[in-house]
Amino acid sequence: MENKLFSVHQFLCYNRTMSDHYEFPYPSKELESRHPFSVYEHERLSEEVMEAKAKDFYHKMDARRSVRMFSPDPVPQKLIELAIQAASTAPSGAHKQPWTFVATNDPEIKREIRAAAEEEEEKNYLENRMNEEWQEALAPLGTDHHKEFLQVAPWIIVLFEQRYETLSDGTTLKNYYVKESVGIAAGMFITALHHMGLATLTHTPTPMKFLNTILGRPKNERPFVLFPVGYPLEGVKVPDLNRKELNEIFTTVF
Ligand code: IYR
Repeated sequence: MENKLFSVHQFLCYNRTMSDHYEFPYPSKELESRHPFSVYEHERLSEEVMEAKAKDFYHKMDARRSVRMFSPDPVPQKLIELAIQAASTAPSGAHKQPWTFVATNDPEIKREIRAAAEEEEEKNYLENRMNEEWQEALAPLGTDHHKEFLQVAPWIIVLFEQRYETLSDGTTLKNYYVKESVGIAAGMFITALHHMGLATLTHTPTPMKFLNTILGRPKNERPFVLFPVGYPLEGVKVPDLNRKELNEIFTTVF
């Protein structure tokens, strides 16, 4: 009669889908004897509370905008570090965490980065390295080769992807799903900055190999995206863009 102690919740689940009966539980006894596991701490909330939190979060995120003019006001390094720590909680292929965040608030390094980025972007915009379709797509944003924000924003953070890992004895280990992993970390970094009240721009000066040279990064690392970070300049304008409606980005299959 051991099954008599089912909770109502368990009873409903069993009746509905049998979903909490696993034929192949994870971790298996064998796996757990070889690698450490712990119980995942999770508080189950009511659906009302979840909906309220989800709405709050959506509205908060909907208020985020990329900005192209920053205040020069300084931002404490601690805040940048906290955003990076939040980003580094991202899931990654085989938990390799294949990312390096390189931050600088050094005026000379920012000047060098701006100069190199503008040199590349001049070729993109003025020497037609971006084709016409691309330039047309960018027209509503009105971007050009001037990248003043790279010098004005108090911080530049460059997120590098690690294509492989180099051990101290020189051997190399492959990383997996690097773009996916680093892309998720980038999104979480942007979210963390917005959540604490800072602004950024996902900037990809193209090509951006110069960032390895200026920032002294090894050859297993490749710049993924550059983030100027700071407070938005007071009164900064952003293009009046609309976000796609739910029915344009979401569908169901039953
Ligand atoms: N890298 C260029 C061009 C550019 C490309 C895209 I796609 C944008 O969304 C914005 C700009 C630049 O940074 O100006």
